[in-house]
Amino acid sequence: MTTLKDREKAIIEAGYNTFLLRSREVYIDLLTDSGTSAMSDRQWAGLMMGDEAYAGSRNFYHLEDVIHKYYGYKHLVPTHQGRGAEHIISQIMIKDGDVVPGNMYFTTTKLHQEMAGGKFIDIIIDAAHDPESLYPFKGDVDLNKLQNVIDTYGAEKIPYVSIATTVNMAGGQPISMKNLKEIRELTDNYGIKIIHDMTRVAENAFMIQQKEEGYRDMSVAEITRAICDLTDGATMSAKKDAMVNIGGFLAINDDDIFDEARNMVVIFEGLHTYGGMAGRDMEAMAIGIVESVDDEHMKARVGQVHYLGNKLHEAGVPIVKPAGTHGIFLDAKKFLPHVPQDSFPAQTLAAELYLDSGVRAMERGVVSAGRNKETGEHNYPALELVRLTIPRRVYTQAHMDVIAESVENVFVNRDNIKGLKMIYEPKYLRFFQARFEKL
Ligand code: P71
Repeated sequence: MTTLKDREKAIIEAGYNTFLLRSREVYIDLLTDSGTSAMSDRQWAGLMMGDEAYAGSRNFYHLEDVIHKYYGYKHLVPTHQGRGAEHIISQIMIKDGDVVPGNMYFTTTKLHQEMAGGKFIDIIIDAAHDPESLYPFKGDVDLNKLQNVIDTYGAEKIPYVSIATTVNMAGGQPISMKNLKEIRELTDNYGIKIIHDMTRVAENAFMIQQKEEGYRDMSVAEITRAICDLTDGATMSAKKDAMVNIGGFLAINDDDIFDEARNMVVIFEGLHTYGGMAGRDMEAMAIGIVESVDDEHMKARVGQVHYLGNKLHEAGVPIVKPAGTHGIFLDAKKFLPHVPQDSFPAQTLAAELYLDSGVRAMERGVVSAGRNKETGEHNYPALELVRLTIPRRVYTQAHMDVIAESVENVFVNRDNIKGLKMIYEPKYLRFFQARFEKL
């Protein structure tokens, strides 16, 4: 624990950016659920079974078997984490002048698509941009928007449709099976592929089981597999669902794309049977994947997130509704209506929450959205959010109570909070290293 005086010093040194705090300055760390979950006894035992042969590690073949069984994809290319896979698939599939439609952008995914010469086009339903909409599948694609992109640019300009399960930037919102089937039908008509960002696919499957008609009797594992079967390939950050500290992969059904990806991975990540991971990392991942699709685990994991969401909702704190799966997202526009978006309300709120209690959250608003590639202006996203992200198997209900109390405390004192000014801005993914001063 820290004192207010410690925290005031720390946040100034961090330039009001929670990414720049040291973890020892943090009491409850809700920056991310990425690589921060607790590994199980079995995963730790798996670490001891690491086969650190340079080539052909037995852990790679175990991982490959698990991915075939639970996700169904034909080929596996291991990478050090999700963005390594995004880099490879973007470079192989996207050409200059292409467009990539997707269910809302993710920071690293979009940047890799742009760096490969593509333009990302958001085709998510309008409800996803509205924190108050109670529609249960705010990760759904608006099929008219997709049709429109196909009509405007032509199918040959669309290397693939980028589909995330769940949609992080919308608040961890799931996509429905019905919608995914419709996207498959439409893309099949034009021979367009679907590349699946499956970073939180098991959480999405759980929401389908709970909320979509006809899936109550299917297991999370079965629904997960059914989702993957509707797509042509996937990028995975195993640091989320699969509960490892580091790791990821690209999975693909097409033989030719696999051939290219396997060739490229040796340039950027490592040999095609480890891709930047140690053998032990691959073993822990293989075990984590199996644990991630366990129904009871998912019930506890998402249940804890919803416990926090209900508390904040009952206290009248503006949050994205309905609650998603990996965290609760505060609606900073409603929380701090007197702070204009170019004074970074979400960045401000994350700093204030840290000052109040040492809880570290993450900005997901105008800072994360970066600048327009052509005009150089800030992108002003409809959603200006602070994410309280819950690592898996780490915190207790009592921690959730402390978090809720602190958010409520900041909410009561919200009128006294002023915005920030950016004093240092990196060129790429600026939210990681940008620095601010109090206005
Ligand atoms: C999260 C992260 C980690 C992160 C990434 C960028 C900015 C801030 C924090 C990573 C994801 C993700 C989705 C849907 C791909 C990645 C990249 N999320 N897709 O939420 O959520 O994976 O971090 O393993 O490279 O805190 P990677």
